[in-house]
Amino acid sequence: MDPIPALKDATNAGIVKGLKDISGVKPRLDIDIMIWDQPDTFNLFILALDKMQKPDFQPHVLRYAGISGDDAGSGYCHHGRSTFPVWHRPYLGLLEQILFITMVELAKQWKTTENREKYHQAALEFRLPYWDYYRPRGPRVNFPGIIENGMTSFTYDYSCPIAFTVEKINVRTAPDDKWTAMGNPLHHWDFEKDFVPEKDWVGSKAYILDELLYARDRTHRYPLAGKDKKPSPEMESAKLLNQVLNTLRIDSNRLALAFLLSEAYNDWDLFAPNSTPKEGYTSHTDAGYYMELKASGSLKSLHNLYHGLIGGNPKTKRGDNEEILVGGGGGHMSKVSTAAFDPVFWMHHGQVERLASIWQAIHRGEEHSWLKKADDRELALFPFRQSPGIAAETMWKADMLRDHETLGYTFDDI
Ligand SMILES: [Cu+2]
Repeated sequence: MDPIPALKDATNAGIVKGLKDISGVKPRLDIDIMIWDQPDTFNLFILALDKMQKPDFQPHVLRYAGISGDDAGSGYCHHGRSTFPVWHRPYLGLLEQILFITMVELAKQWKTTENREKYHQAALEFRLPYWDYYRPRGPRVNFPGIIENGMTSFTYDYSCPIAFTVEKINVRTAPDDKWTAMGNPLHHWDFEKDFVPEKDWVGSKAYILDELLYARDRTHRYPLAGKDKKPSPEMESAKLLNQVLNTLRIDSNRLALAFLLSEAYNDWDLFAPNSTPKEGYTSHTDAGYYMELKASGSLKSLHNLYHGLIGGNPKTKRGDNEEILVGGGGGHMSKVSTAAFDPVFWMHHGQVERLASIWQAIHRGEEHSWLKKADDRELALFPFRQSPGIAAETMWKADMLRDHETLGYTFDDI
């Protein structure tokens, strides 16, 4: 069977196959590199993401954006556990595969054969882009720091990639390949009306977001919600996020280099999670299994930092009559149950996956370079199916995805 219809059938059956059968192993690129090196692929990616955010798209984007968190607060995601990075492999793989199928369909809409072929080829190159936090995005920048007036500066700017911060984006559209300005689907996701019923917001673990009615209309990054519970102006939020990204970049980069290169992190079970198993517990279903030792400075910790930075860490102080938010906190990325609704979630997790894959490349063949416990290695990565059905046997297991290339992607710098 032609591999593209086969992939479509698999996707409709909820099966994660990855893109290896279609176009082999190809690199995921930093988003700015993708814009430069694969402009037609990026063009299709934007159109596909936009399409996915529409209410009539099937399967509804809610289904997979909601996988990592739910109203109980934790969803399926393996928060804090050694299997945390490997659980995200089929998660990102599923999104990558749905985007790919959408891109192939879109490519058929151009008028000339030449353009249809060009965009089809561009779709075959597609792998989900990532956001490398340590890639400079511009020249010298000022940001809050330690110099007299409370500011400092650095030779390069480590702001958010511009593709995430512009509200409008220009793309070439079918059928005539004309430049068209459209709302940027990487900037935020506009929820359809009543997309989350009132009862699901109230009492959900989205805590502060419960009270912030604006959070029900669209996603936000780093908003400073004041007493009136309205978000700060868009420009202000973007500026503050860029400042905090620059301020914390050196510490964060140091941490990433430490866990990639330091001997203290030569053990997957210390590098990957931000907690370690309690002595005597053998099954992940035992209560308290992961709660005894809190490993620090792990990949999971770094990952948490960026969720907090992008959404804004919730800090409150007592106002005249009530607690008010200061310093961000009203953004979707900082809440487990809503993080995946912000489109930047996928590029953030792309970077987390890149760091995990680089760590594995550095430690290949070493003694503790993978999950130690058989329970973890055999763990079914619900809800990601490898074959039809809903039983544990039909799910991907952690061991099957030890090598990221299994799903048809690698990184440009591995
Ligand atoms: Cu995450």
